[in-house]
This record gives sequence, structure tokens and C-alpha cells, in this order.
Amino acid sequence: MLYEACPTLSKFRTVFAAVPVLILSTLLSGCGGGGSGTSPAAMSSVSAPVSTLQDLTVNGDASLSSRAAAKGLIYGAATKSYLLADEQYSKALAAECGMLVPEAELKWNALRPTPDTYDFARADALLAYAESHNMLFRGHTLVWHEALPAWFQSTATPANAEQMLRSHISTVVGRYAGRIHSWDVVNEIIEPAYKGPDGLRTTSPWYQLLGERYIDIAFRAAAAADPNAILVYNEIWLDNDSPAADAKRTAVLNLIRKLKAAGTPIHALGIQAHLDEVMIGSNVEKLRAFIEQVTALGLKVMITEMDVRDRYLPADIATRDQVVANLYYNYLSAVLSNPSVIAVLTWGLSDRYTWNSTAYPRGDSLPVRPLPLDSGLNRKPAWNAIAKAFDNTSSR
Ligand code: 9MR
Repeated sequence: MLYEACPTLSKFRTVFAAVPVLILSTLLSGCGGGGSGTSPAAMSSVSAPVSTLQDLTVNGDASLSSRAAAKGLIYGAATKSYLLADEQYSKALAAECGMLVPEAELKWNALRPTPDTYDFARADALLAYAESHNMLFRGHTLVWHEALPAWFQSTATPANAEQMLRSHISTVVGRYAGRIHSWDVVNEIIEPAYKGPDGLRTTSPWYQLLGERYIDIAFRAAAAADPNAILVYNEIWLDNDSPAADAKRTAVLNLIRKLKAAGTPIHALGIQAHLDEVMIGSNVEKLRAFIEQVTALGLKVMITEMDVRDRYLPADIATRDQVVANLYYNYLSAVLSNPSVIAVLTWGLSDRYTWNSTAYPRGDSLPVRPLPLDSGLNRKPAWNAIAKAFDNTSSR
């Protein structure tokens, strides 16, 4: 199927009244008379502007996971255990995904009702579902500054934090050892905006309790508990072409170098890829160069939480879906050109269930459309974009 070209310029002008100029110029640059091709966005963009007509036709109706697998790649999605009760949805997960990742069930606040107890019921249910449908399973996440239980703040101290961290990791990773493809050992640990040393996220309780060494402790504890899992450092907001993202990418590279030099068992970088409106005019070449630097340090790369916000896009569904799909396609084509990228996961599968509905709702209250399937579980242009990026990439 070939998707609709740009709607009328007047429509864009009305709807985009509040949108940053960069995005607007990029969108218009694909609309015949609208773009001169010399706007800053057009100049910095290495692939087609997101509003141009891209042919996202794919052959056949094979699933995303089988198209990925044909290239030695993995495709999967995040879900929550209670959503499996939605039979239509759980069938779609089984049909499209070769890997599942729990959106919440393996976080501290889900697993640790009290300092001395664990509740594995929901994580176990998700893993059982994945295994019964021949899907791989990811662990997310052992160390994060968010999603800590209410008791954590009053219980963790500089004196007991190392032991708490070690015993949590050995218990949780040990329980699932041999059944987990990869663990997000540490999540979102760099944030140069806080001006801490080496760009480390100084507001993290783990940093405040243990200093930088919590990172090495966590990786070593995970490796000891499951020597076969791929151990991942998962990070957010690495994608944009902005000074903030430049600083973040630099700090991430420095940290990886430091960890490798210390012999920390880190195997992969997770690039979350929660793409936003800024990414629409972005230079994916920078991202590709960053991935090359990461892989030159001996790490694999996983795209771990991909979705595309549509909060500032026009209400018109065909237009919105086209812009979102083009961004999926441009981004994935760029990152998959590096064969060390081994997996792509979306943060959810269908617009029926997405964190963006509450975190980034649209001003006009229309439902958001950031994922490959619509809320009726039908394949959208974003699905075609992912499928085509997989079809076009080379084998791993
Ligand atoms: O999508 C997740 C949401 O349902 C949870 O309430 C939230 C807190 O646990 O975490 C969200 O997932 C985040 C992920 O764990 C790490 N990267 C950012 C994701 C979106 O906030």
C-alpha cells in the first residue's frame, strides 16, 4: 500500500500553529511547493523528510518477528501481565513478537512488597506466556532511579545499600537464570543536565547511596547470577540532534570506555528510542556514528523501547500515521545499517495500550497513535515501516 501524500498546506498551517519551526519546515519541505529544500531541517536530514511520500509497501503478510528473524534480528514488544487477559491483544503479541519484555513486572516496586519479601507472580506469568509461545524474554530492569518501592527511601542507607543491591540481583537474576535473553542491568544512569561528575545521574538514590561504583557492582552481580544473559546498559534520550543529546552520547561513550577498562561485564547498550517531535527533523547520521563508536568498543546494540509520539501532529489520522511511519522507517533504516544492532523492541504493540496516552496526551484529546498496530489491532503504516526496514536490512 502507498500512503497518502501531504494534506493541503493550509491544513498544516492551521494545525501546526504551535509546533516548533524546525518540525514545521521539515514537514512542509515534503509538500511540493511548500519546501525549498534549504531549510535547516532539510539540510540536516540524511533521509527523506518525514512527510514525503515514502513507499512502505512490503511483500506478503509475514509478521514482524519472522521478517526480523529472516535477517538474524529479534523483534519484540513490552507488555504488562494483566493485559494478557485481553485475548485479542495477547494473540496479536504472539503473532507479531519473537520477544517479550515486562513493562513493569520486574521493577523493584513490583517485585518487592516489603524489604524482606519478593512477589514473582506477575513476572512468572509473563515469562510462562512468553515461553509457551516460543518467545524470548528480556529482564527490565535491575537498577533504576524510578519505580522503587515506598519502603526504599526509609530503609536503604549507605551502609546497607550494597548488600541490598547484591541480594536483589542474585535473587531475581538467579531465579530466572538461563531463561532470560538479556537483562537491563542499569537504566537511565547518565543525565549530564544535572551537572554531576562524568554526566552521571546524581539524583539517583543508587548514586547517592553508593557513588558510581553501584554500576560495576550491579553488572558483576548479574553476571555471577546468570552467566549466559546479555547484560545491557539501557539509556533514554540518545536520539536527537541537539546539544543535550550530544552531551549525553559523549558521556555514555566515556562511561562505556571506563567500564570496559575496569573489566565490568557489560555486553550491550540499549537505546530506548522514545522518539519525539524534535526527532522529526533530526540528523540520524549522528546517531549512526554514535552506534559505530559503541560497537567499536565491543558492545552490541538493542533498540529497546521504540515508539513515536504524535502529540503535535495534525488530527488527521492518515497524516499522523504517515509522519510517524516515516520516522520509524528513517530511524530504523539508519540504525540497522550497523550489523551489531541485534534487536528492535517497541514499547507496547498496539495503540490500545501505551504509556504515551497518559504521559504525552494530545491537546485535542484524540487518542495517540505511537505504535505499529492501531487500537483495533490492525497493522498501521508504522507496522509497514518496521517491516520494510527489516526486509531491507542485511543479515546478521
Ligand atoms: O511504560 C512504563 C509505565 O507503564 C510505568 O508506569 C513506568 C514506571 O514503572 O515505566 C514506564 O516504562 C519506562 C521504562 O521502564 C524505562 N524507560 C522509560 C519508560 C517510559 O516511562
